[in-house]
Amino acid sequence: MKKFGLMLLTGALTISLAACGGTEEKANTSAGNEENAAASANQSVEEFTITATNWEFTSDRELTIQKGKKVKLNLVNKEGLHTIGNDELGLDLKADAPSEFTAEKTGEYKLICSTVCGAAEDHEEMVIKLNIVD
Ligand SMILES: [Cu+2]
Repeated sequence: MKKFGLMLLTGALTISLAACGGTEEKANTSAGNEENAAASANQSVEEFTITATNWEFTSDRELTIQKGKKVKLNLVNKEGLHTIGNDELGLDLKADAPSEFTAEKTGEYKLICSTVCGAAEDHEEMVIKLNIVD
């Protein structure tokens, strides 16, 4: 009975050692995968930060992206309350809540301020041209 207990203990030790080694290996592998994933994500996601004041977009007013790319848009309101929308792209961007979409179809899109943030003539000036190119 004593011997059996020792065997069990030895067995448990062996297993836990093996498990430990295994976990370490696994951790290394998954860390490597994460790095790879991050690297490929960097390659395929194009990120833009749009800044808005009353009543203009103060960042680039013309953006060009490659078809098939993932796009991440951030909106920062420096002044006033603005949002950005485009029905064709299904874009409904709010401040400080980044939005991602894939540029699927080439063309020229207008990203407009979708909040009526002032007098019509001011508000309607708030447009960013987005070109999706081949
Ligand atoms: Cu606006």
